[in-house]
Amino acid sequence: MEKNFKRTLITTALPYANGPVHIGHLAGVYVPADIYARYLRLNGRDVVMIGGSDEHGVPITIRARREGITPQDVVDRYHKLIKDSFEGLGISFDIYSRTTSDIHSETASEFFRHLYDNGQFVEKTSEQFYDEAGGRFLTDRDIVGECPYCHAEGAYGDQCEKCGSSLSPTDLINPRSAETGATPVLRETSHWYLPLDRWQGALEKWILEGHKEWRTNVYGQCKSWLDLGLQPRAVTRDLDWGIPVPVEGADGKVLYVWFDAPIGYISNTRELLPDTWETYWKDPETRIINFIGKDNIVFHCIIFPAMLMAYGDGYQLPDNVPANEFLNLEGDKISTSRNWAIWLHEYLADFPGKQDVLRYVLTANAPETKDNDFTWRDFQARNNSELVAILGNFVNRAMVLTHKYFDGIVPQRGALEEADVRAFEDIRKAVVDETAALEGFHFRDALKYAMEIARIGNRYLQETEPWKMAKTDMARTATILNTSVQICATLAVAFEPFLPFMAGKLLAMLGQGKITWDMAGREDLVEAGRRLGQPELLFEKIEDDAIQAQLDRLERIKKENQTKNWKPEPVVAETSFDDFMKLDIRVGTVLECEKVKKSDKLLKFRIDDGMGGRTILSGIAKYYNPEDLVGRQVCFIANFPPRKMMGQESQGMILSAVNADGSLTVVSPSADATPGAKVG
Ligand code: B3M
Ligand code: ZN
Repeated sequence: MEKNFKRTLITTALPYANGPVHIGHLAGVYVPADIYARYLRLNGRDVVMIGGSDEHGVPITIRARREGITPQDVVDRYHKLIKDSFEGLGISFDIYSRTTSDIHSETASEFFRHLYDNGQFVEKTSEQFYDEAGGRFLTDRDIVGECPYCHAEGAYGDQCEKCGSSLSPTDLINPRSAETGATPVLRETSHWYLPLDRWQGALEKWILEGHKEWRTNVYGQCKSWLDLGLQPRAVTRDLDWGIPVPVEGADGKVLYVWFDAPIGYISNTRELLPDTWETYWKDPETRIINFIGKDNIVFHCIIFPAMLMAYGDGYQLPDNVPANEFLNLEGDKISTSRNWAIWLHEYLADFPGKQDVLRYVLTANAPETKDNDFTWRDFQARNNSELVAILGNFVNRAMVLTHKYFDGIVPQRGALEEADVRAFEDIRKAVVDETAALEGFHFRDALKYAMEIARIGNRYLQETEPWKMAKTDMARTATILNTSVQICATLAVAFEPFLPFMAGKLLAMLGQGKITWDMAGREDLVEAGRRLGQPELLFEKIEDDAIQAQLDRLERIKKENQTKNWKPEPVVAETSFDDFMKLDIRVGTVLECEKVKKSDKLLKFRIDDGMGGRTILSGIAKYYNPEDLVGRQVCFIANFPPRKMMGQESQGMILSAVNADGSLTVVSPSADATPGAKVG
C-alpha cells in the first residue's frame, strides 16, 4: 500500500450517452474524482483524469428506434450535452472522449484479438430468439407481448412496465419482435466467453489479501462474488450496434458493451497521450484509481481486472476503486425513466454562476458509506448558512476591513500575539486533517475540515475585533488584518478542489497567481504592500422562490408519474341490491361552505337537503376553494350516524372520487336535481 507512486491515473465511469447526467452521477463519481484530481495537481503530482461517453449498448438502439433516428444520432446528441455540462460544472478531465472514436474501436478490437489469439476465450453455443423478418437476433427488450400477470399489451421480454413484474421472453403471451412484429423463433448462436473461473485464485489473492484497505462496500461486494465462484461471461452479442467482433465468421456480432467500455479508459489515455500512454497503464509505479458508482463494482473489480490479467503485457490493476453508494432525491430513488432527477444541464441553466453550490452540497452529502438524500431545502440551507454565512462572510469581512482601514493594501504586521498564533496553529491542524481525509478518499470529511478553517477565521475576527481596535491601535489592527488575509489565502487553496470557481475568484481578489497545496496554512503567503482587488461577494443567498420553483417541478413530475402508472383499484367483492339499498344517498345543494379552523383538510358544508338542512364535514379542503362550492349540488350519504370531527358534528358523508394523483373530485348530478332527491 504505502508505496511511492510516480504518477496517478484517475478513471471515471463512462456515462451512457443515452440521456443527460444527473446529480446521482455527479455525487457518485465525477465530483469526488474531480476533487481528488485537483488535489493531486495542487501537490504537483503527475496525474491524468480520464473520462468519456459510453456509446454502445442496447438501450441506445432502443431509444434510436423509438425516436426514429440512428444510434449515432442519439450518442452525438447526448455526448455533446454531457461533455458541455461537465465542463460547465468545472469537472477537470484531461480528456473527455467517446467510445465511438476510431482509436477506441481499434484499441478494443486489438484487445479482443489479443485475448482470442492467446486462447483466453471459450466459445459456447446457445439458443436465442431470432426475428426472421428483420434478420437479426433479439434481446429481451426487443421482444414485446401481453403480460401474463396484468395482461397489459406491450410488456417487454424482461419486464412489464405496467405492473412491474420481471419476465423472460418465454413468459409473454403472443411474443413478437418490437421492430417487425414477427413471432420470434429460437435459433442457435455461438459466443465468446471470458472464463472468469480461471482468474478466481488470482483475483482472490489480489483483492481479498492485497486490498483489505478498500472501502467495505467494495471489498464486501467483491468477496461475495468470489465466494459464489466465478463463471465464464459472454463478451460478445448478436447486435448491429457496437464494435464488430474482429474474427472470421463473426458476422452480425459485436463486442458486449461491458467488454469495450472499460477499454475506453485505455483508448482515451492513448488519445490524450499518444506517446506516453503506456507508462500510465503498464508501469508499476503508476497508481490507477477508478471512480465509479456501486452498481459498477463487479465490472471494475472482477471482470475488467480479469481482462487485464488475461491480456498480460504489464497492464496494471487499479490500486483503489472508491465506489460510492447512491444518492436519492427528496426521499425517492433517482430514476431516468421516471424523470426523477436533477439534470446537470438544467441546474446550470436554472442556477447560473452557482456551480460551486452544487459541488459543495453534493460533497457535503456524498453517499460515501451509505445511500444519502438530496433535498432542495438542505441545498438552500447549506448555501445560506454555510457558504454565505461562514465562508463568504469571513472572506468578505477580511477584505472589506482591509479596504476600509488600509485602502486595500495588505498591511505590514507586527509581532504575532497569542490569538494570532493560535489561529495559525488551528488552521494548520485543519489543513493536516483535510489532507489526510483527501488522501483516504473521505471527501465529506475533507470538506468539513476546509470549512473549519473559515470557522476559525470567523472566531478569530470575533475575538480580535479589528473594527474596535482600529479606534485605538492601528499597528495591532494591521497585524489582525494581515493575519486575516493570510487565512483567506489558505481558504483559497484548501477549497480549490471542492469549489474551484470560488477559489479562482478569491485568488483574483488576493492578487495571487499559481498556488500549491503546501501554501495552505502559511503565515506569509500574501506579502505586505500587495494591493488587493475589490471585495466581491463569493456567495449569495438563495431565496425561497427559487427553491419553491424546483419543488414545484418535482411535484409536477410526481403527479405525471402517478397518472402514468395508475391503475383503477380492484373491484371489491360482490354485493347485493338489498345491501346497496341500505345506504341512503341524496342530492343536496350547498348553501354555505367554509374551512374548519385548525384543520388543513376539512371543509364544513351547510346543505339544503330538502328536509330542513344539515351540516356535513368533508376532507376536501386541499382541492377546493370553499366559495367555489356554494350553489353547487353534491351527493351525500344521509343515513350515517352523526360523527364528531375536530369538535364539530357531521351529519353524513359527501361523495367524491379518488383520482390517480390522490386528489378528490366531488360527485355532482349532471344537471340540477331536486334537493333531497334519492340517488339509486
Ligand atoms: N456506462 C454504466 C453506468 O453508467 C457504464 C459505465 C461504464 S464504465 C467503463 O452505470
Ligand atoms: Zn404486467
